[in-house]
Amino acid sequence: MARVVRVGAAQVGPIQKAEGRQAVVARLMELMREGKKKGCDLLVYPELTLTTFFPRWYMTDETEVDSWFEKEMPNEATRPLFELSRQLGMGFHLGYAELAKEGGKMHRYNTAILVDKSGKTVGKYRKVHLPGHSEFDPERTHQHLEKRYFEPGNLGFPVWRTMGGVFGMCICNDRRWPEVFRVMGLQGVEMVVLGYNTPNVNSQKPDEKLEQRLFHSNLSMQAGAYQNSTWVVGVAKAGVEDGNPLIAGSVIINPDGRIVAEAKTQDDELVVHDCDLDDTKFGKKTMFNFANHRRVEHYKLIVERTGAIPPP
Ligand code: CDV
Repeated sequence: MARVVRVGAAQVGPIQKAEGRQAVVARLMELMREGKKKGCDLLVYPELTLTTFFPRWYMTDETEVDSWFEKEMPNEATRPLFELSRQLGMGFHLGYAELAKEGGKMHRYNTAILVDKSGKTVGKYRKVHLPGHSEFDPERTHQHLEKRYFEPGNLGFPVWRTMGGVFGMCICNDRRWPEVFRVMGLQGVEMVVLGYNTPNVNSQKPDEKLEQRLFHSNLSMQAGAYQNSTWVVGVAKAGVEDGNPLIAGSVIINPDGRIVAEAKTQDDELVVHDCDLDDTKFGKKTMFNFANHRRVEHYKLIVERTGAIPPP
């Protein structure tokens, strides 16, 4: 019997610096209503969905930095989205900047949550691979200050059994690291959902073309899907944000590593696909049957013989 999850990759167009969260949430709700008309079970929004991609701005004032973060979720601005999710019976994945009190101290994370069809948060992930730099870099065409504003995530790469399947999350730069998908693959993941804010241009290699940047983005996610026999739903921010063009081209990738649906615009756009979670079974039983073929003891031998740094 098929286990179909109808997924909406909810690409979000540009959000300008002055745009408030309420206006953004209204756009997200519009995408959610469209998702309902199209029969979606789950909507996937991008990384840091609620604001412009603020890590491109160099800030020194802590209060100004905190103004880009959410102290609780849901909060006043986002509660209508959670309520709509419950009313419509649709799950969603949302990226946002999280200000969390832990061990008596405040911490800043680049976070994503998974909300089930009753509007309840069932999973939280905090980005581990924070790209960029922490100080203003005059050599770059534009800044990417994630290392300044976020701490690396401290929740690992768990999976969640919800909405009839096994779901995992990661965020943007995480998708370029094969071990991210593998750690979830080893836990039997059937669908990885993720969002990204990827600039069109490489601030350290200005002649790199958009085509190459899309190639690397898709290559990473398609490999992650194939090598772990999982669906991958990769959702971009798009368009020109405060003068900075973003990559767009959100994709849904099947467990064979093929792109089965793709966004075509530079704006808010919903890309829908029926993802049968049972399509993950063949790869998990055959080529990527980890229990059967993955000889971890031989990895250790290679490490010993080559003098490579052993895993902790
Ligand atoms: N937001 C990101 O993590 N962006 C990175 C950029 C810096 C390349 C990415 O991997 O898409």
